[in-house]
Amino acid sequence: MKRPITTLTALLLAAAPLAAVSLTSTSAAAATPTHVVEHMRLITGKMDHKPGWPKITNASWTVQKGQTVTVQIVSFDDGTAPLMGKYMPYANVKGTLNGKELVNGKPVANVSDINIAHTFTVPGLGFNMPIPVAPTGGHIVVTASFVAKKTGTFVWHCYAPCGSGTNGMAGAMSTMSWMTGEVHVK
Ligand SMILES: [Cu+2]
Repeated sequence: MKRPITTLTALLLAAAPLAAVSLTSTSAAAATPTHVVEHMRLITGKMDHKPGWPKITNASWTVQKGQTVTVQIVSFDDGTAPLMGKYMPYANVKGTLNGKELVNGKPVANVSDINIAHTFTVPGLGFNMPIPVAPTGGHIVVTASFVAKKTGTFVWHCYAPCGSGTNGMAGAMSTMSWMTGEVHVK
């Protein structure tokens, strides 16, 4: 049973991501910051009024070549979607600055398969963040960083079978701006 998000909760959630990551300060004179943070929210189908359709917002964003990019995903999804078959290696964090991600501030290199709700995977950048299950009625914050070394448009996918259909790969999983989107590096 999901509780509605109160204004107070929303305010706390807005503040939480800032506390969870330390920013590299950039000179006011610099035209392009050396470090950017992309904030994403992962909401359940119930929350977006489309049951069975979990969604990540903002699903697509743009960074500059050479920037260190911190991806921070606040997930409210308390449902598991264990990885299957060839996707099982996506339980391992890959392509981050130190080979790890932070889950509520704690560094981890992998998430046990039974605890996976989603993944944020950018194959073209070799970047993978497994997203663990959030506590019911709560949320988790998952953070990882990479350096944008090459320009291009890189599609990301979730590889956990969190969608509809017999294999969980239809519906949200195959729809742009739900469980897939684009990372643009200019
Ligand atoms: Cu997913």
